Amino acid sequence: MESAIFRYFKVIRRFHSKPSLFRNFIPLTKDKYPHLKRGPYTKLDISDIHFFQSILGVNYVITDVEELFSYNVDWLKSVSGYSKCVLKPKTTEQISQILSYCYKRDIAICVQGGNTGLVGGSVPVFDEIILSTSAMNKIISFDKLSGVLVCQAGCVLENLMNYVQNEGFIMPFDLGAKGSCQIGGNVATNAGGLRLIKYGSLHGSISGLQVVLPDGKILDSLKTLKKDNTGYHLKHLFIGSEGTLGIITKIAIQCPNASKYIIVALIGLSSFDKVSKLFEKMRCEFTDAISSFELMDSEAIKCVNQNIGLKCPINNNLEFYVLVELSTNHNSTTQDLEIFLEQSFAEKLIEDATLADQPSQTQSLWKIRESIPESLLRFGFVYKYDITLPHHYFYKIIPEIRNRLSENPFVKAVSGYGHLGDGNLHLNVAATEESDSVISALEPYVYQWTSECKGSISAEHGIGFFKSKYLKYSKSDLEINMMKKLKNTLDPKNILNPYKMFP
Ligand code: FAD
Ligand code: 2HG
Ligand code: ZN
Repeated sequence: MESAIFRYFKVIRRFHSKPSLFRNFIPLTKDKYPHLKRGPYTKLDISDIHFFQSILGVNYVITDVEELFSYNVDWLKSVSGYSKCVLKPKTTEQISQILSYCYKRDIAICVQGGNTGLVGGSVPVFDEIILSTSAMNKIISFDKLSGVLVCQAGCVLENLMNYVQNEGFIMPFDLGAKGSCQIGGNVATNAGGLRLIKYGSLHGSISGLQVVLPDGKILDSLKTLKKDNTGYHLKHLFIGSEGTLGIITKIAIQCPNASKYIIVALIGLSSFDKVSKLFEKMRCEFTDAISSFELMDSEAIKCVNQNIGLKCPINNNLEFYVLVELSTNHNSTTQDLEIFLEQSFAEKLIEDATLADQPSQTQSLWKIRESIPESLLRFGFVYKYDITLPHHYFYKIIPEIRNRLSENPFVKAVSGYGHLGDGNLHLNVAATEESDSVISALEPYVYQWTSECKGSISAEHGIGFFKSKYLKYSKSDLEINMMKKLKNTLDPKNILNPYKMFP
């Protein structure tokens, strides 16, 4: 009988030679980037599959062609590996056995959580095995006194949010991909998201991690303590390591108490200067009640309206929109915000606003903001830049990019939005298709510009596959060398997420 691996090869070739079989044809990464060479890794044979089946059981080793397809392709439908095998372990010990086997046999592995990453890091570049954490979805404990949640890496963020909400707590971060992304992926990317302004980055809220190292050893650093100064804090190495140093298997995370009142306002303004002024004033007035301060430009609002069908509930002819969320225990805050908005309107700082304090209304305002990435992707293809900039430069790059691309026939929208409260701008260029004329206008220009402004080329999505050659715009040679030494110490055979992060 023909093995599943051979069947896969035949079908993938057919898929890629007959793109009409798919609505969106996705080229293999190896064909799109022909200069890349596959590393000297062992190619899987049927005995490897049998070994994995003996550890996981046949149902948790996927070799079926159609099932493999979605694991090989990223969320942006921009890159595609041709892995022949997805492993779905349920326990840390199984991962340890798999890694120790792969380490000995020089088999390369790509770790995958919810596959919502936006930098091509979660899918193989060539034929790396995909290790999916989606069957590792158990909540282990929740301590109401300390607020520490301990869970496996494959728990979907939204499920965790619902779980802790029932206990009167919240997760210290939130993102538009919450319905699919997994906490292991969130930690591995050091996800930022919509509430970072109030609750800080994951480096502050993760109290401990359990990680399987590339040679299969289990690093148990799953502390639930708030304070622990016993030498180097190794957990921080893995937060934001993007699957290159180890596989995160369990997480201990500090959850804040839920606030009694959540108030959301959508505010329209006529200039970016006024947005800055509003931010300054609201920081003074509402201090740490501000749990989000999100910017959306008119282009983003237009795309959400045209491509998703969500109407802007206030004047939709303005240049800028801000979505502010306040989380508080004071029952007067809705009224305080109303008064603040009325005054701002009278002073001509803002042009229009609406306010909501009931969950169904706050959710529909959030839906507008959270639908922006999807609305831009509907044009066909999106070039994404996720940069941190000093506030003074925050929106300046958008008109520059519009100018550079004004004559380009592929470009449909150039939009700037994001977490203004954290200095994090999402520059998105939506086009009908990928084209050299667009990419050459954008790269390395955007990265050079960001670096000259002393910003960061990645505020939250990471480096992954797409940005590895631009790492130098945010890190010195010495920093990159130290990163390489660390990688080499932990993963001397470079089997974990090769071709990612490093130039
Ligand atoms: P994946 O995409 O599967 O993987 C991401 C990276 O982490 C890969 O390099 C992978 O190898 C590695 N990895 C995954 N799991 C593990 C593990 N257990 N151990 C080690 N490495 C692992 N990001 C933000 O920061 N803020 C946002 O506001 C935000 N909003 C988004 C909105 C939308 C609509 C979408 C599509 C994406 C958004 N993202 C955002 C990006 C993405 O959701 C985050 O990067 C998220 O944290 C990825 O989680 P995941 O489980 O999907 O990981
Ligand atoms: C967001 O803030 C995400 O919505 C995604 O980080 C941003 O798609 C993007 O560029
Ligand atoms: Zn973001």
